[in-house]
Amino acid sequence: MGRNIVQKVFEAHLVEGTLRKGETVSLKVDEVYTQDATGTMAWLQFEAMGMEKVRVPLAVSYVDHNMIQSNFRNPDDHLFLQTAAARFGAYFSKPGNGICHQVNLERFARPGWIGLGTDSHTPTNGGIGMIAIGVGGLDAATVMAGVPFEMKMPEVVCVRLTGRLRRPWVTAMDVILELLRRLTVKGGVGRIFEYAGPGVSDLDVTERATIANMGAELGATTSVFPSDDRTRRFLRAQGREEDWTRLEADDDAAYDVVMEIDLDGLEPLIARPHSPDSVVPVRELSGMRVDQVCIGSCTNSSYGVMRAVATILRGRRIAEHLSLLVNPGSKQVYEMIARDGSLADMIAAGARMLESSCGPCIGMGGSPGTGQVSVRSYNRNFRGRSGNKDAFVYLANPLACAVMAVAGKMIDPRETDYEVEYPGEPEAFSVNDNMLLPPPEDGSGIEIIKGPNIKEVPLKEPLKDELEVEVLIKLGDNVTTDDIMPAGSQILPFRSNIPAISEYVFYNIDEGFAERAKEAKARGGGVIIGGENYGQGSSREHAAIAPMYLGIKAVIAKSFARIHRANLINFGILPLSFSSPGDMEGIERGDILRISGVGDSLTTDQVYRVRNLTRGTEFTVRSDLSRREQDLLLAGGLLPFLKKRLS
Ligand code: MIC
Ligand code: SF4
Repeated sequence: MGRNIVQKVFEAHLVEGTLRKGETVSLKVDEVYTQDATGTMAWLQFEAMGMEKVRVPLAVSYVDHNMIQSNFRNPDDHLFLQTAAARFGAYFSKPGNGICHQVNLERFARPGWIGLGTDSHTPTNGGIGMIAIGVGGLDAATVMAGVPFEMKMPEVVCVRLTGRLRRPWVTAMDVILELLRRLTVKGGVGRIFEYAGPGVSDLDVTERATIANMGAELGATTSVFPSDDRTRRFLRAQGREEDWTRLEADDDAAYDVVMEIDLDGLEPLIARPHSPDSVVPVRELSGMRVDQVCIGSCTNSSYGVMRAVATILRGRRIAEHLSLLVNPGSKQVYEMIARDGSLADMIAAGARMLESSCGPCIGMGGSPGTGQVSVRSYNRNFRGRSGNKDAFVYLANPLACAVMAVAGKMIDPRETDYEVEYPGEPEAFSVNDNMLLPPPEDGSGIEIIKGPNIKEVPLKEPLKDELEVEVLIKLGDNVTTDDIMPAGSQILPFRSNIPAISEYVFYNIDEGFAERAKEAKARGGGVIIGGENYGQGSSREHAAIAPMYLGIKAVIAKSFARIHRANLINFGILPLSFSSPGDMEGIERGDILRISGVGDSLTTDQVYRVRNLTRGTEFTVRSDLSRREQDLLLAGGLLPFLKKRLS
C-alpha cells in the first residue's frame, strides 16, 4: 500500500509508537521556533529546566507580535529574548525582520522536515512541504531540551484540488475560506489536511502557505502540500535550492477522508463577524459601508500579493472616510516592494504603512472605531480581538480588500475593470539576512538580561485527590483563547508577568472573573464550564497559566481544542468532558462541585463522579489522557514533573 506525505514524514521522524490514528507517537523534531509573545515564557521555562544549549538542529526566536515599545517592558522583553537566544544557541530574528511564519517560510522551512512553533499559525510552513505544528511554550521548551515531541496520531484528510484559480480576483484565501465554510472552526480538530491533485501545481508556494496558514482556523493539527518543481523554484529564488527535496504522496496512498475543491468554481468569499467560518460570497454583502481595510499579516503577505495590491491602488485614492493599513509580513517583501515602486503606489493612494509585524491582527494598534466595519486579509475575526468589542471584522482576500479600500464599501472585485499585475513569485527574492542573528559558537558566557517586568513562571502543587471547586463561569461553544486571555496593546505587555496578566483572564466577557477566582482560590479553587471546541485559536499558554495562577483546578467542557488542551495539562489543570453533554444544563455559575477520588479515576477508567453540592445532583465526566499526560497532571504539570524527575 502506498503512503501519503504525512506517513512518509512521520515515519522518517518516528522515535516511538505506530502511525495508527489515535495512537500516541513520539517524533524527532528538526526545528523549533518561538515568537516574542509566547517566547518569553518558553525561554524562561527552558532556562528553568537548567539546560545549557538547545538540543534541536535549529531553533529560532522571532520578534513580531509586540513591537510597540510604549514603555520599558516591551524592549526589555526583546533584550531578554536576544540574550537568551545567544546564550542557548538559537537564531534571533530582530524586530523589523518580519512575522515569524513568513520569515521562516522564506529563510528556514524545508520540505520533509518536522517543525514546531509557539504559535498556532506555524502550519504556514506546510506550504513548502514541512509538517509544522503549533504548540504551547512549555512543549516547545521541552522539545528544545531534547525530548521527542509526543502527540496523538491525527487522521489525514486529503483535499484534492482540481482546476485553476480564476486570478486575479479569486485567490488562495478563497480556497481556505471555502474549506471553513464547509467544515467550520471545529472541522479540523484531530486532523491533518494534505493537499493533492492537479490543482496543486496551479498554486505557488506562498499561495499554498496562505491555505496552510489558515488551516489553523479549522482547528487542524496542521496542513501540508507536496514539494514539487514550484517548491524547488521558490527555494532557488530564496538562494537555497539545496534545501529542496521532492515530496509527494504515492499514487495509491490511502487517506481517512477525501474531499475535493474545484478551483475554477470558487468566487471571492468573505468571513463575517465574529468567526472565520461564517463565510458567504462577497457579492451578498455588496454595498455595505467599510470603514477600515487591513492588508498583510502572516496570512497574505507575499511579494506577489503586495505587488498586485499596489497595482490596484496605483493612481487611485482610497475612499475619503476609510483608513487603509498595510503590514507586509517580512523585511524581504517590504524591501522588494520598496525597490519596485509598489510601496510608493500604496503610500500615494493613502495607505498607512505599518512595520513588518502582527499589528492590527492582534490588536496592537489599528483598532476600528465603535460600530465600524473592518475588512482584513487576516485570519481571525473573533469578537474583541482587534481591540474593540463593538467593531465588525470581516476576512477577505487581499485583492478584494484593496478594491474595497478604494470603493469604501463591500464590492465583488469582479465587478471592476481594474488592470492588475499579479506577478506571482519572482525569479529571485531579495535575500538579506542582516536582521537574522546566528547564535555564537559558544554562548555559555552570555548573560541573560531580564528587566523588572520579567517574572518567574509560577508552579502548581501536585493534584489533590478531592476537589471542591466553585463554578466561576459558564460558557458556550467555540470559546477562543482570545476570550480566555485577551491580547491587545493593554494586555500583551504582561506576557512575561503572570501575576499581572492574570488580572485580565476573561476580561472582555466578564470583568469580575479574576476577582471572583481569587476569592474562590482561598476556598479550594474554581472550575470553568465550557461547550464544544473550548480554547480554539491561539497557542498562548497564558490562557492556561493565568487561570492556574488564579486557582482554576479543572475545565469541564463538551470538547477541547488541541493546543489549549495540551496547555491545560502542562499547567496541571484537568481537562474533563461531560459524559452526557446535557448535564451542562444543570450547572450554574456559583455552584460548588465536588470531585472525589481524582487520582484513582485518573489512573483507572478516567471516569469521575461529580457532585453538585449546591443543587444536590450528580453526574459523571471523563478524561482521555495518555500515560504521560496522567503523570503530568498528578505532578501538578510538566514543569513540576520535570523538576521532580531531574532531582
Ligand atoms: C494569534 O494569532 O492569536 C497569535 C497572537 O499569533 C497567537 C499567539 C499568541 O497569543 O501569542 C497564536 O496564534 O498562537
Ligand atoms: Fe501575528 Fe496575526 Fe499571524 Fe497571529 S495570526 S502570528 S497575530 S499576524
